[in-house]
Amino acid sequence: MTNTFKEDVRKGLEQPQKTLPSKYFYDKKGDALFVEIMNLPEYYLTRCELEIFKNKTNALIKALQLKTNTHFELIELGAGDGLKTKHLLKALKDQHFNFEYIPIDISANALQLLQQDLNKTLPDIAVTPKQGDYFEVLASLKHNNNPKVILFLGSNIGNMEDAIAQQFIYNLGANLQKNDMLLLGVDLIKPEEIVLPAYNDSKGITAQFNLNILERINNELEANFNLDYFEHLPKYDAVKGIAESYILSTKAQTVTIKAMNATFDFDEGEKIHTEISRKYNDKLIHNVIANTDFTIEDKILDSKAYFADYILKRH
Ligand code: AVJ
Repeated sequence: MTNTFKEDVRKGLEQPQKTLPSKYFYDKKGDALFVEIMNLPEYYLTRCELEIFKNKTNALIKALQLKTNTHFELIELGAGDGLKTKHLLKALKDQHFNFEYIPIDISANALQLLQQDLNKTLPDIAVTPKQGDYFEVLASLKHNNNPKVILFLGSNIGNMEDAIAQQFIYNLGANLQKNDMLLLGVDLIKPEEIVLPAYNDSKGITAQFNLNILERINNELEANFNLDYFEHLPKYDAVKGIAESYILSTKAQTVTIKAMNATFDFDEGEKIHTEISRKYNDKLIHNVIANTDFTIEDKILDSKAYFADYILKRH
């Protein structure tokens, strides 16, 4: 991890438009800050999808075309605390569906906490956590012939550039079989007054989250970014439907990264690109699945129509 981290940071900072990959937000402090973000009044995404899982559980189950007499695997990519999924798990159990819940996560710790919680709160559900890379785990499950339902929630796909998202969904399809289902949760394109505050909260938690990547470079790669001279800079293009986060250098400065024996110059006003959070509509979803074996079966919205869970089927 440290080696790829170092190489990714070097590559990103050597480009004319400096960039740092958003996946490196999530160290221990970043994980905790993201939990705080999910509880912010401005960050509507989590609440909207939770509302769908709470209030439209039966619509979800119906759209997923499940049958009570056929055993299936419910596989969640990046399960986290499972807060939303628990509503679905409980409804499936109450309605006597026959399934195994397989949460996949990179974090062994997150999976352990989730399993302990589920064993306590929903003891009748078979839970088999798998730690590791999504596609390695999916490949290992590919040939068991159980029907599969994949959950990819929280607009996590929004962090991918469109071409990468296409490739990701294509790879998912390649690891599934005919009639397997994908429940894809995405944030929808909305006016700036709603989206921008979600990435620029009044308590400054998102700013800390964004700047934490510099702290991480300081800690893990012996660098000397001075956080007094870098600022969180969020943007939203409502036409494209893309929110982006940058880190702004507020003065001309030079940063040393000892672990790579290198220095990097920043101009006053220079921006480091750190994250995209793509927002979707039907057209963009069609585009993402264009060259894959998935078709759109249904779409379930929250009451404000801010967020959508698309139901896709593998043909
Ligand atoms: C976890 C990728 C869905 O893009 O909305 C939250 C991450 N970044 N605030 C998002 C995030 C800044 C989040 N996702």
